[in-house]
Order: sequence, then C-alpha cells, then structure tokens
Amino acid sequence: MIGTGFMGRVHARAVEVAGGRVVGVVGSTAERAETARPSLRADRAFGSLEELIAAVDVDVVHVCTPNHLHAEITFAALAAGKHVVCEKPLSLDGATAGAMTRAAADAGRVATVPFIYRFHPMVREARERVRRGDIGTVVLSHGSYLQDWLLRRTDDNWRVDPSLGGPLRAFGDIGSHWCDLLEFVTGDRIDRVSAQSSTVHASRGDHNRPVDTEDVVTLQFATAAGAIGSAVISQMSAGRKNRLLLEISGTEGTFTFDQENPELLWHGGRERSSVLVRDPETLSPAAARYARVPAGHPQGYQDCFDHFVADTYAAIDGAAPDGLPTFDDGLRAALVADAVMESAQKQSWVDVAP
Ligand code: NAI
Ligand code: SOE
Repeated sequence: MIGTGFMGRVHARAVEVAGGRVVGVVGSTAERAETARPSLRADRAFGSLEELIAAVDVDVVHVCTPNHLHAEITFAALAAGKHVVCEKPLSLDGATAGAMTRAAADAGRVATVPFIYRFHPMVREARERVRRGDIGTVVLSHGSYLQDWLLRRTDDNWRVDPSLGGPLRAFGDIGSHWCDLLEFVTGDRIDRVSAQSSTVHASRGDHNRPVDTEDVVTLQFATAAGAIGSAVISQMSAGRKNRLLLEISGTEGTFTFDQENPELLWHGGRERSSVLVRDPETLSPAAARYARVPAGHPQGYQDCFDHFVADTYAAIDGAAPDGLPTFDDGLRAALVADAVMESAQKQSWVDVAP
C-alpha cells in the first residue's frame, strides 16, 4: 500500500475483505508509514518504495498517492512483476496514461483503476437494462458531479497544485468518474467535447498561493453512437458533498442514478415512472452479484471498493469479472480529460483521441 491517506485506508480495508493481507505500507516518510501501519493492519512499514517493490511476498501494489507519483510508481511495480491497482486519474496526461497502459500489457500483469461508482448495484442494474433495451436507443445523457470542499479561498489541497494533481483539477479528480460512469452504463463513447472552465479563486491558502487549476467545468459532448449530452463538474457547489448525478434518456425511457442515494434507480416513462430499489431478490444477476446485504440494509462507498478489490484479485487468479475498470479505462478517461482541456483553452469543439 503506497500512500496512507483517505484512499490508503479504504484500500487496506478492501484488501482484508477480499481475503488478502496488507504486507506493507509506504508513506511520504518512514515515520508516517510506521504511524499508519497499525490502522492499515499492515505487517511492515517499508522505508522506501524500492524496499516495498523488492519484497518477494508483495504480489500487488496499490498506488494511493497524489496523482503526480502514479506513473513512476506504476512503472517500477510493473518492472518488478507486480500487479498494480493505481488510483485515478492514472497520470497527469493522456500520453503518460498510454505508456502506463502499454507497460501493463507488456508485463502481462493485471492493472486496474478504481472507477468505483461502477460497483454500486443500481449502476450495474441500469447498465443491464440499457443493454437489454428497456429505455430504447439512448439519445441524451446529462448530469453533474458536484462537491463543496474547495468552496472557500482558504480551502486548499495538493490537488490544487497542477504539478501534484495535474493541469485539470476538478475534471481529472471527479469529472473522470462521471465520464467513466456514463460510458460504462451506456456502452457508448464520448467522441467530441466542447468545454468551458473557470477558476473562481485566483489564489488559495494561507500564503495566497496563485491557483492555475479550475474549480468548475461545464461540458457538452457528442458520442460515437450519436447521442448528445452535457455535464457540470464543480468543487465549489455549496451544500453538495459528493453529488454524482447521471441521467440517461432513450427513445422509451430514462434512468437516473444519484451517487448520494445509491440504493435507488429512477426509471422514468411517458405513462408511468417508478423507483427501483436495491433488492437482491429482484435485481438482474449482474447487479445482484454486487448486492452484499438484503434490501433495506444500506450499502455504499466502502462496499464498492471491497467489490472492486475482490474482482481485481479474482482477475489476478485468472477470472474475467465483467466491468472491471482497467488501465484501458484509465487511459480513456485521460484522453477525454486532454480533449476537455484543449477545448476549454481553444474555446472550440475537440475530438477525443481514439
Ligand atoms: P490524501 O491526501 O488523503 O492521501 C495521500 C497520501 O499520499 C498521504 O498519506 C501522503 O502522505 C502520501 N504521500 C505523499 N507523497 C508520498 C510519497 N512520495 N510516497 C508515499 N506516499 C506519499 O489523498 P487521497 O484522497 O487518499 O488520494 C490519493 C489518490 O486517490 C489520488 O490519486 C486521488 O485522486 C485518488 N482518490 C480516488 C478515489 C476514488 O473514489 N477512486 C477517492 C479519493 C481519492
Ligand atoms: C475528492 O474530490 C474525492 O475524494 C476524489 O478524489 C474521489 O475520486 C471521489 O470519489 C470523491 O472525492
């Protein structure tokens, strides 16, 4: 486990649930690794990345650091023959994400990216129902991913600094999830984008550090299959904590999923609308597989990680779990992000690189 912050802790719990063992942990310093070790229930605190990579009892490296370190750690882990789980965004740009994806393929290792919202049972249910034609042909998709933790000028984080988080902050951080979810549920691809971005606070933090990364992105897009849509991505929407909303409309109906209310899926119809409940008894098998507990017993974010890590480890054992997000998907998100950034800069439509 590399990185001992929010994600390091979430991944560590998921590893245990999947029947794995956290062999060791690397932090930003050896002291931090040792401090975090007990809460991550890791056997050892490694003094450096090199030490962890050299350990023969490490099979999988989980990269849970700030974004700028993802590529370097992934290349080192793959070169040592490890499987890799690398947090999103895979890298700071599409070219590097491409090199990481090729390195994983060349090494023949399993390499996955936690596009975690794919693991909500109601997302799987929506995907199954779109596939079987319940809403007809998809013509329109829209939604938003809204947060408020960077609302104030005094709010700061490593993600704000482009050398650590990447040149597109809000979009890389949370827009990547939204686009992945859209493509996952519809099976379609964002082909062309027209984006605007806005940096509301020109400086942040105690020392008035100038800010180069965006707080808000608005995006319209066209898909390969001919649908159109739009999304609002914001880390400055007061009162919104982690509100990922995805609405997909077809010629026969609409599905709406709200990540903060993940037990439900709205199915809109011209004559009749209904709300589907996460009930393993009534879900399709592809969704029921991710329903851990009976209906009425809410499950959520950590469950998604538990299932994601379990599926990653199953893939390492030779299985092929449906819908496992791999480096190909991380690359895809990076290419969409590149196009969004170019479009916002040029103020024109841009094709997403194939
Ligand atoms: P965080 O700031 O809570 O933790 C980052 C950790 O990395 C800290 O413990 C820090 O000490 C450590 N670190 C910094 N430099 C390091 C180095 N050189 N070597 C080892 N460790 C080092 O950040 P958070 O929220 O855990 O984010 C980490 C990654 O996870 C990011 O890439 C972020 O985009 C991603 N993320 C993904 C989520 C998802 O739903 N898939 C949710 C939250 C974050
Ligand atoms: C912060 O914006 C964050 O933790 C992201 O980094 C995650 O990817 C997202 O799932 C929740 O919010």
